[in-house]
Amino acid sequence: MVNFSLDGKVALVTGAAYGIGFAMAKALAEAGAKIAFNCRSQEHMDKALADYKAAGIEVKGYICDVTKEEQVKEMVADIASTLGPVDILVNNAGIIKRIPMHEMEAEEFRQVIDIDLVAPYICSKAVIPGMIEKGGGKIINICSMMSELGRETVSAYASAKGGLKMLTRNIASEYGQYNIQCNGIGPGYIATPQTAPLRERQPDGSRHPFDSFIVAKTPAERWGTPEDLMGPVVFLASGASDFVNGHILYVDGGILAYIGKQPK
Ligand code: NAP
Ligand code: GCO
Repeated sequence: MVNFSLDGKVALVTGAAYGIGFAMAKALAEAGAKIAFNCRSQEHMDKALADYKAAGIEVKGYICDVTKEEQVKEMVADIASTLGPVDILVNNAGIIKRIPMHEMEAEEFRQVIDIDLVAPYICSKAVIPGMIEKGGGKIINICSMMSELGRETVSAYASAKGGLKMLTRNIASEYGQYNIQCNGIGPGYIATPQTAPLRERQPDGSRHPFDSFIVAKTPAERWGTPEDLMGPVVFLASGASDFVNGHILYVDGGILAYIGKQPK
């Protein structure tokens, strides 16, 4: 029988107070894993703990900034001593800044790289020794369409997510010998707080032009939902993917396969 069970596994999902992270943590819990997550504010923590409870999921929440190595080390050590060493790390926490590149401050560019690329390195580094000791583990990096494509205003984000694709391949190359699989998920355009500004209704009630653009660009003719990521994350976290390493699984409703609508 194919092994999708995560019974007895410990999963850390970063930035899982809401959005894609919350849905993936829920999926991992439903497959049997014990869940730890982090976010940055007490306000988000309180709301998230209530949401997990309402979903019937027991979780351990940490207020921790993933760009701060000391905080990450403390969180990972606490998870090891309470739930057990981390078997599954999902590097999900991320931000975007939509600013034309020539108007962007270098500090703003660095902040995106710090959260979207340096933090997955910090978190992976913190869990890898425990995984080696235990004889294996799974690291799943949440990449993006922008690991492959560019567009106006997202230079820092695309640079970080392109880098995250290569960090994924490098972790797979360096630690495959220890039975650690590192893969990425590249979500397409997913309806979450991060993309809310791209879906805002216009003053006359019509759709945001970017919203219509994405629906036309996606063969599925819709935005993705956080729930669309639930199956893929369980697959990459489970024994079913033990010989899948260094791969980016795009969950994009077909965007990357599609040349675009033919003119009528
Ligand atoms: P979101 O709704 O903005 O949620 C982002 C999460 O990351 C929040 O829980 C936030 O928590 C946390 N976070 C941000 N910076 C952090 C930090 N320094 N330390 C700890 N936690 C931090 O985003 P999302 O749309 O769910 O996206 C999740 C991931 O998927 C991101 O990596 C994003 O780039 C990627 N992605 C999203 C889409 C999409 O269309 N939505 C598509 C492709 C990829 P706090 O607010 O409490 O800090
Ligand atoms: C943007 C979006 C994207 C998506 C996603 C696509 O402004 O273009 O926010 O970057 O969130 O990462 O896969």
